[in-house]
Amino acid sequence: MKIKIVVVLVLIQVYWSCAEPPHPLDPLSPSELNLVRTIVTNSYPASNLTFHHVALDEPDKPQILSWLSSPHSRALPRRAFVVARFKKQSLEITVDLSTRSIISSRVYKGHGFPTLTFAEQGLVSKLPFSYEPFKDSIKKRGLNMSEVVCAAFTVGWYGEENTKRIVKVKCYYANAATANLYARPVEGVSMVADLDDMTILSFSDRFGIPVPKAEGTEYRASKLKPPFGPKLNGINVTQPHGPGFAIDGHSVSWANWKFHLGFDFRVGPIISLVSIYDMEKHKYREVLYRGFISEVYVPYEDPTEEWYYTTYFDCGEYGFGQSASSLEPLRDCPSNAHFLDAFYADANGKPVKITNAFCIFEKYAGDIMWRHTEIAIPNQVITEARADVSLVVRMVSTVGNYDYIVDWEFKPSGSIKFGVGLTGILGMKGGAYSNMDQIKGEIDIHGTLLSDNTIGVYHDHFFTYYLDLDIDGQRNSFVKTTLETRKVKDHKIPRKSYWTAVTETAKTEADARVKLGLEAAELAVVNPNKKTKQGNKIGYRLLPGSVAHPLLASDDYPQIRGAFSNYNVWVTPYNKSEKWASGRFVDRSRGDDTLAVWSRDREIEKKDIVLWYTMGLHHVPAQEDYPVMPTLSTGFELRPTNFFEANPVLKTIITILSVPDDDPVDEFEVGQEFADKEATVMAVKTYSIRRAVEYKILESDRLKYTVQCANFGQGCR
Ligand SMILES: *[C@@H]1O[C@H](CO)[C@@H](O)[C@H](O)[C@H]1NC(C)=O
Ligand SMILES: *[C@@H]1O[C@H](CO)[C@@H](O)[C@H](O)[C@H]1NC(C)=O
Ligand SMILES: *[C@@H]1O[C@H](CO)[C@@H](O)[C@H](O)[C@H]1NC(C)=O
Ligand SMILES: *[C@@H]1O[C@H](CO)[C@@H](O)[C@H](O)[C@H]1NC(C)=O
Ligand SMILES: [Cu+2]
Repeated sequence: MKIKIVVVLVLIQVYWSCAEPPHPLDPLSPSELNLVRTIVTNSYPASNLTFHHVALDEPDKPQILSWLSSPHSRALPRRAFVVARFKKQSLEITVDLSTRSIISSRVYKGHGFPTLTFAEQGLVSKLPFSYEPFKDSIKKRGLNMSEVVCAAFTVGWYGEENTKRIVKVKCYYANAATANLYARPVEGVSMVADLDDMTILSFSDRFGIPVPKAEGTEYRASKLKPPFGPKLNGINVTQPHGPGFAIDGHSVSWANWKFHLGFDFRVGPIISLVSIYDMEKHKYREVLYRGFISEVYVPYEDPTEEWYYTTYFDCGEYGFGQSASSLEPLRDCPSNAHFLDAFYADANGKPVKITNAFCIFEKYAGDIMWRHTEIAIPNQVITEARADVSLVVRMVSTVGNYDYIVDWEFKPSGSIKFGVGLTGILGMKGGAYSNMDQIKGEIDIHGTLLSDNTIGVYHDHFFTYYLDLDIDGQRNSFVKTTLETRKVKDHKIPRKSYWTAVTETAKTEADARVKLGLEAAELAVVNPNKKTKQGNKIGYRLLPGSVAHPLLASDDYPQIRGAFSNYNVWVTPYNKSEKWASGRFVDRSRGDDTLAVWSRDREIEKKDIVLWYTMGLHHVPAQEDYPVMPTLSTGFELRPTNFFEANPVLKTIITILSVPDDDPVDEFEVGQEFADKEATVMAVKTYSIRRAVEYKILESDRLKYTVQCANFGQGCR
């Protein structure tokens, strides 16, 4: 055994000394995670230290920026940031990988606890099975213990003076009849368990409600019974020329974009160093230094004993990255997708591989990038259209019952679209009802009756994005353009009113807090020192997605912890340690380390600034969301605004593939000239010609080409 360990260590060393140095923003590799574990456990020998977050401690921004200007000149320090539990204390440890040493270690004395590990969630949810009062309750309900499954739920904070690492444990029924355990809660029974001691502290069995029936809850195709439908014919995405993107390590380039794709246990995908090639300026221009989902706050709206505490912080409490699901080829991503694995450290610090954590693909959904038909010019009709192709980076995080599909979509036009799809299974509670007629008068079931004894509980989803935009450099400003109604003063004109744009630059953080939806406003991050030839400040605009404001009282405990959702937009000066909107230690946090607290009245004009955007939705469940929810898609966009001199996709070239004949497909490109120079093939029209290579194109008008067979041998018809 000993020999084996030595060999492994030697291998790690060899790996370290010969491998090419990683990009400074690369997530920790499995060997680096192992090294972190070795270094940390060496300092805490023979102990039960548990790892709750092991992440790259990225070099400071100025270091990265200078490294970028001459990469490979010198390797930047590789450091890891570790959150661990040791002797019932939370530790924050910084490890230097090159010197193999701990450079700082401190006990966190503030409020809140680290992210829950899968291991402890697994252990704590086994406790009820050896807990007699629970076993009695199950027996009393006539349920079969071996078909019960339990899960751990964070409990939040409700003003308690002292807090421990406790969770609620609630149970469900899952058996051969259905895999949909969330649809079959054993309602009325709950336990409080201590995560550090792994013991049940209290138990409550307040009432018995029949466990909802299994029928109608199953979602596995293999278990469903006919009739099936609707039937969809499969669609395959083929790219005969291969993918248009290139991946080098964690760096991705495609069309006019390039960026770095990282992964973090807590937040999932981290996209950095996003820049776009400007054809006119002949260079890549910076857009986004770093972006990720900082927090996903999901308060449920049932104030009863078994549900009031249910207010999840999916990143800080459960680890949005830890919860990433392996993507299924041809189901989660199209056939032209490329898959990437991701790694995180488990409770023991050991690397865990998430196979196919990401997929990257070029997306063509039949949409139009731009078009125009001109009929005003006599005797001609001009039509130009370009197919809308984009690049998508996708990850799915399955946090318990819910599945979140997170897309980063890059468009050649310079837009970045942030897609979020909500699917999976609703949070459901048991109820005594089977029909709305039974729910009369003052009764509030705090949700929608979905099936017999099954209530989909009201809740919200708030997605808070961290967006460190660097528009052509770091010194940026946040500009709000309000559209204001004006009265027409010239009485000779019959119009009475119009609107005009009034632009205001935020000087401090306080000026930049925005609640969307109350007024017509355009929000942009600009580089005030750089202007277009026309003199407009170059910038990027935020096109918000679905707007929701928290509806909880602002002094309610969950909302104190989730106060970063009080505004849809905040802008802060860049500060490396301000990245998690909900704070560093979110489980049982008290809201004293959130974006809402850091954001004061710091100067943000002509500064390196970070835009925090919260997209939200209130979810009143519907019967169609049951037993599994069809994806509800939402999203927002960052769109160049006076960033380019003109439409950057005017001269876009898209390889057009001709309509397949029974013969092999001929291909030609937009703008391609044929050898005989008789005609130039332009975009969409090419679809109407088959086997164009074999034809000489004589003339083309709006809908068809006049062609002559150029090859009187085989192939012409
Ligand atoms: C570590 O945990 C195990 C099982 O939980 C326990 O048996 C052992 O005594 C612990 N060791 C230390 C050093 O605390
Ligand atoms: C309880 O469930 C298990 C597993 O599904 C099954 O094997 C067993 O027969 C059940 N026992 C009773 C009493 O129904
Ligand atoms: C589907 O597309 C992929 C590439 O995107 C290709 O490898 C595969 O052969 C195609 N399958 C069919 C049935 O056309
Ligand atoms: C950076 O942020 C942390 C956490 O909010 C704060 O303690 C620190 O003072 C900030 N540093 C600067 C220079 O503002
Ligand atoms: Cu929902």
